[in-house]
Amino acid sequence: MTTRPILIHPDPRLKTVADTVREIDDSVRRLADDMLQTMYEAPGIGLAAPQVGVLQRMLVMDCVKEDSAPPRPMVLINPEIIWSSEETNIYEEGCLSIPEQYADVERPAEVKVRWISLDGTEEEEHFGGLWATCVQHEIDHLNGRLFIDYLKPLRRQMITRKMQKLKRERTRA
Ligand code: GNR
Ligand code: NI
Repeated sequence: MTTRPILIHPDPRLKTVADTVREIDDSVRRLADDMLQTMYEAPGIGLAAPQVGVLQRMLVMDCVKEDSAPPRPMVLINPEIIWSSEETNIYEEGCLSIPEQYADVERPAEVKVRWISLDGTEEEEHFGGLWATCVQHEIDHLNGRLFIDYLKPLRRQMITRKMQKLKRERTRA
């Protein structure tokens, strides 16, 4: 298992609609392992394949908050939201591709999601709370959408400029 570098916004790959995973082969299994390790090491509660430069519809997440509770690493391939609640929630979101920037985002409070697991079986689960927010944030990544796309243009532009500066500084260092 290895970690992979996380792309920082702005990057055209973070704005691209990712492709459906056609076959679960060794490269997909290796990617899942690497994404989980990259997410835990960051640390983050979710990670989508485009964030590591792979334009495939796959995400990992683990939103277990209590340190005492066992971890719950999840791998979702070709996930689809099949139901969203009318009720919404506001969470302060962050993104590993937009480091140290946080903003309130309103989303459906609960969602039902269908996906293919690593062993190729179809699964379905109802998510609420932080899990619901996270899975929607990750599926947005698969559709080339970032949480800052929900913000007012001026705020979004300010964050984008900060990230451009951060990237310039990183490439000089
Ligand atoms: O680690 C993460 N935390 C987070 C907090 C609130 C809402 C969404 C997230 S996802 C984020 C990791 C990430 O960027 N996933 O794409
Ligand atoms: Ni993100």
